[in-house]
Amino acid sequence: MIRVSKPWELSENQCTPEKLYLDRRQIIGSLGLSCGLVASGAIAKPPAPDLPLVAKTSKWSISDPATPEKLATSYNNFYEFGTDKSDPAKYAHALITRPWAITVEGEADKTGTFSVDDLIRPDELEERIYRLRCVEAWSMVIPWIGVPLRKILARFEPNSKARYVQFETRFEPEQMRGTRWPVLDWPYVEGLRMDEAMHDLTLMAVGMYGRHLPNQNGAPLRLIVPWKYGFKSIKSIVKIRFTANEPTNSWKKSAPREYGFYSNVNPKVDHPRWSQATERVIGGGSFSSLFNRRDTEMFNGYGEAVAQMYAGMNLKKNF
Ligand SMILES: Nc1nc2c(c(=O)[nH]1)N[C@H]1C(S)=C(S)[C@@H](COP(=O)(O)O)O[C@H]1N2
Ligand SMILES: [Mo]
Repeated sequence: MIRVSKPWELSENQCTPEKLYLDRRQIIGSLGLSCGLVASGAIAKPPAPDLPLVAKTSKWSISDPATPEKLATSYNNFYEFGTDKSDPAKYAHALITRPWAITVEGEADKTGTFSVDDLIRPDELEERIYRLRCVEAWSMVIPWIGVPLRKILARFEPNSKARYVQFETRFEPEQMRGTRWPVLDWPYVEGLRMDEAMHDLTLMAVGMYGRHLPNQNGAPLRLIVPWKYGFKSIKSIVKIRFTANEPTNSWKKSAPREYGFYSNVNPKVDHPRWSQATERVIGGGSFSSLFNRRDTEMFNGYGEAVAQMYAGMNLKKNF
């Protein structure tokens, strides 16, 4: 069942209809969101989930060959569906991704609950070929499609106390079988400092390989923070919270000695259990791991664009 959701179609278990209606009425004018409650022809309709996504390739794209799509959609980390790399492709189809509500709260002037199709404006979509470098020392090159996060966040008008943003993944045990076990402290949460969230490299992805995201890759919307380890790129987001203090994140909570808040790709700071100096390129070679290893780059290759955000910081301590 594929259809474009309207805000008034959000089901009761996702949000309180009255509250949603009121929140929307308060913010529609100021945010300029397209919505059935106001007559607006000014904003293009969001792309239907069954249609191909069209977007211009961004200057941030790398020129490395893309990982075969089949691998990128069958070798995944998405613990809400199980801890095995093959679990998400097997079980994530159970997640219902339309309609989909995102709640925005905390230190911002425009908060409330929104439909994903109102937050993602088709004219803002870009294709960005990014390498996703997992902390488990493997990487993939994926043509993502999404909107720079800064464009989305700016519309909520974060106030002067907003120094961080926290993101939260959907927690729905009925649809996410992996959450029936306390592998992580559900829901999965992640966070960024405000300057990281507003950096032009940070992408809110809704698609890959010219199509909408498959569920196992984080449908309907997930973060991509290409200079940080893959676990910062939180999937299937339902909450965005602006905070004054550094928010917690799931992997740090589960093993604070192994995972920190910053999690910048750094070949010189090893994980307590494995080296970060090199990485295995998924789909990058046929014979042995000798042929598909590459040296891990500082900030995953984006040092020029992001290093100044960490000037003077001890990256061994703030790992
Ligand atoms: N909600 C949620 N987001 C998540 C994860 C997860 O388990 N749950 N895994 C992270 C990890 S460890 C990685 S490496 C990437 C993997 O993204 P991909 O499957 O699209 O390659 O997603 C990240 N986002
Ligand atoms: Mo990861």
